[in-house]
Amino acid sequence: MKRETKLILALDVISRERALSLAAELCDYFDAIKIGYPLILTVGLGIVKEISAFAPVIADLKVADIPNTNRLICDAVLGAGAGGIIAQAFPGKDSLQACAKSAAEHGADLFVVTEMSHPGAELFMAPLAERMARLAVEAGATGVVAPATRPMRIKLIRSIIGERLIISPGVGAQGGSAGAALQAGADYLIVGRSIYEAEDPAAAAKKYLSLVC
Ligand code: OMP
Repeated sequence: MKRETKLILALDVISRERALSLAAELCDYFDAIKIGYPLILTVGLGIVKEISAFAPVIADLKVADIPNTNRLICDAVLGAGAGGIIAQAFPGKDSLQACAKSAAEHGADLFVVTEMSHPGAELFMAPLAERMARLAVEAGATGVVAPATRPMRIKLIRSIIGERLIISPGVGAQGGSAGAALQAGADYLIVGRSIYEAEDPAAAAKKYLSLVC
C-alpha cells in the first residue's frame, strides 16, 4: 500500500452506485479503500474488483474462525482482488497463521486487530491487546488495527510491533482526534462517516488531508 495521503476511506455504504460514485470522487484523497460486510453482503463480492479500479481495497472481514475457514474466507476475498485483509487475533495463533499464509500467497497485506475503538472493547479486548499485538508480529502481519479513540494505546502497541504498520480507526464520528492518533504513532487513519456522510465528502476529505500532511 502506498503512503501518500495516510488516509484510508472506510466505505460502509450499502448501495453499489453510491459506493462507486464515492470511490470515483474521493480516490485521490486516499491510499486505500476499506470495505466490509455492509457493502460486500449487500451488493456481492464483485464489488471488490470494481472498487479496486479506483484504489487498493482492504477487505475488512475481521476474520475470526478456525484455520480452515479463515483460509477459505481470505482466499475468496483476496482472490476477488482485495489487496489486504483484516483479521482478529483472538481465535489464536493457528487461525491467524492461516490468514497470513493466504495473504502471502496472494501478495496481500494482513492487518490484525489488537483492540477495537468502541467503548465495549475495554471489557475483553483491551486487557489482551498487547498479547494480540505480539501474535500479529509472530504471524508476520503487515500491521495492526489500533484505536484512534485511545491514542495512548496506539503508543503502547507501537512499542510492541516496531516498524510494522498501524492503521487507526475512530477519528471523527467515534470522537477520536486525527492529530492525537498520528502523534501517538498511527501510520494511517481510517475514516468513514465523517467523510461519506458529509454534505460535501470531497471537502471533508480535503480537511482530513490538511490535518495529516
Ligand atoms: P467511522 O467510524 O464511520 O469513521 O468508520 C470506522 C471504520 O473502521 C468502520 O468501517 C469500522 O468497522 C472500522 N473499525 C473501527 O471502527 N474500529 C475498530 O476497532 C476496527 C475497525 C476496522 O477494523 O476497520
